[in-house]
Amino acid sequence: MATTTSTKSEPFSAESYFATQPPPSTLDHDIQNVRSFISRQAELGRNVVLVTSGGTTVPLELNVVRFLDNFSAGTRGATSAEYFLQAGYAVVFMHRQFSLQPFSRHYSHSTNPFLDLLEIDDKSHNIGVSSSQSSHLLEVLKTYKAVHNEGRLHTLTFVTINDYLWLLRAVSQELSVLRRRAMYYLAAAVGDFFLPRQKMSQHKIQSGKGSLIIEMDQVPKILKPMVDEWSRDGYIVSFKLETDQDLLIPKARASLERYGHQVVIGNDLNTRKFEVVFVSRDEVGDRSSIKETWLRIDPKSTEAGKEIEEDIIRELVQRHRKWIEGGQTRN
Ligand code: PAZ
Repeated sequence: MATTTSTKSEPFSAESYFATQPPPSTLDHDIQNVRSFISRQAELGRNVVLVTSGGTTVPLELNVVRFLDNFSAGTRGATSAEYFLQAGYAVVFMHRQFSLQPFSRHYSHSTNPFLDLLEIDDKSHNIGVSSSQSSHLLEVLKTYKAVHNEGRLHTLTFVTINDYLWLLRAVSQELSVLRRRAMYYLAAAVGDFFLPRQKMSQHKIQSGKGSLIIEMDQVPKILKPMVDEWSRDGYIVSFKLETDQDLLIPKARASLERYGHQVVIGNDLNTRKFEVVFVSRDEVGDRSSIKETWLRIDPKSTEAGKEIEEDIIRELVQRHRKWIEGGQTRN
């Protein structure tokens, strides 16, 4: 039987995680670029949102042959980023390498392959866009070019859970200079368990000795330091994914109570494209309770191009505006 060596240890806190797990080699370079992007946006008086998107991997070996992954394609994040851009925000789009990205998502190789948009003129051998596709492509292309000319989109990539955690902390700290004008929209599907570097096998885990047992550690709960230390008065929106509908609201409420941020958006794996629930604090006078607000769209409307992210972002932009005007600080 092949096992990875395991010694029972204390669960990782965010502090012990960052003290023991090494940063990705590109972190300093990535963060320099983020810093200059944010300072340009600050000069221009723009609100900035950090959108995280896609799934994280958990490598099982240092020379990685195998890793655990999850289902997320990055649709929520990429789509939301477009609606934030439409609302005038500058966006730091932190996504899993090769997952969907704003604008190019419309021409994903699996659902709408780019080559299928093109036609060849038999006489001239010139390439053109088929007439049925050109008006949509023109619209997407115009917005894409405008956003890039205005310098409002900055993209960063991660692959592993370790890349994600290091980047999230560093980007959040940079963004905190904008205080209430910053929003954090955490839509990435982040693994709950990982294998610390110290417990990883150097080389490919060998087969031939029967089953494989791996004991993983819990990923530290980073929302706590994110709220208390990394993001100052920024507006934090986290997501909670469940597959058991009965757990969705209790888990989302528990997360809001535990971390004290602004909104938890709950979604069920199978209905996430048609309904989500906003769980947030309802302040009336000195009384504060937790309320739930469902956002739903007709599943049939998605065939005509309706996206629930349009409604999610409209709602969040309004709430963020109130947050900025109200000048609230966290408890
Ligand atoms: O990337 P996608 O569109 O396929 O899925 C989006 C999602 C379900 C990952 C996101 O809405 C979400 O709930 N993210 C947080 C997941 C979690 O860590 O609980």
